[in-house]
Amino acid sequence: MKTKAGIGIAGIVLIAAGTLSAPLAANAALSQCNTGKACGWLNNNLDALLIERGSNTAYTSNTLGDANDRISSVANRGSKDMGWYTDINLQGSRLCNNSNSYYNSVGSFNDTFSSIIVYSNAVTC
Ligand SMILES: [Ca+2]
Repeated sequence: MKTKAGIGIAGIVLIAAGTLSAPLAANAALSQCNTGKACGWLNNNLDALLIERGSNTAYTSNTLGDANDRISSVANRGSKDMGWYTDINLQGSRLCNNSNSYYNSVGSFNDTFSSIIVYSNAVTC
């Protein structure tokens, strides 16, 4: 009885660990974006990295250079929330991207982002 119970507990621990790591393991491309950075990719599913910005502190980029109107998926690997704007100078519509989260598709925002902000906190989104 004791041995059987012990195996049962070990099995539960393994299942819990697998569940926690699944979101990251499901998308290997997320590793292209360094910890602390906000990243945008040319294609859906974090494919073909275009830009990597920010560093866990408040930051604004009023233009996105070559990435302008080309981003299709995004990740925020920083500790602060951030926003993706459809126009330059933080104008237009915003996709709010929580800290440590990503979008495999930005939906109707596809190929629209032109500026970004990294907020000074993780409670804006
Ligand atoms: Ca735009």
